[in-house]
Amino acid sequence: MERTLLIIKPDAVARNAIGEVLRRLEGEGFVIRELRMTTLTQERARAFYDVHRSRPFFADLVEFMTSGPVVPTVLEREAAVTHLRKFIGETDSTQAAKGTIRREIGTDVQCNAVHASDSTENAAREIGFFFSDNGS
Ligand code: 3AN
Repeated sequence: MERTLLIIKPDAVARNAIGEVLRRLEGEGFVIRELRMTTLTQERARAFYDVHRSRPFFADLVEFMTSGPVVPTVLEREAAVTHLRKFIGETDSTQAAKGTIRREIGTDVQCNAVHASDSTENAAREIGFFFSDNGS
């Protein structure tokens, strides 16, 4: 069964929507395999989003992602990567389809409630980024 990484971002954590996000995911058939709460340092956030380092929004993105705790979660399901991307909606919450997590819980293009891996390759890398230890 395929695995992917979801991160509940600081905006969703701040509005007490962790349970709401997880409820929606479980309702869609995703099985939660790993979950933790952590606050990213600037260095860790920069490393996670390294692919975006030359984009104009990079500094703001790092600032936002370090502004409070995040909840990285490993999810398992058939075709988990593509299904989750579709299920969360477009990057910009104001453009995301009705009923998607980003539309219902997020606010805009930056505060968009959740991150989801965009390929199986990146899913493996991102899962390792947060869950490379033995969980102790
Ligand atoms: P997605 O998360 O949908 O894959 P990416 O990878 O293009 O989107 O962007 C990564 C993150 O960067 C987004 N989740 C969002 O928080 C932020 N972001 C993307 N585009 C913009 C933008 N134009 N302005 C501000 N933040 C952005």
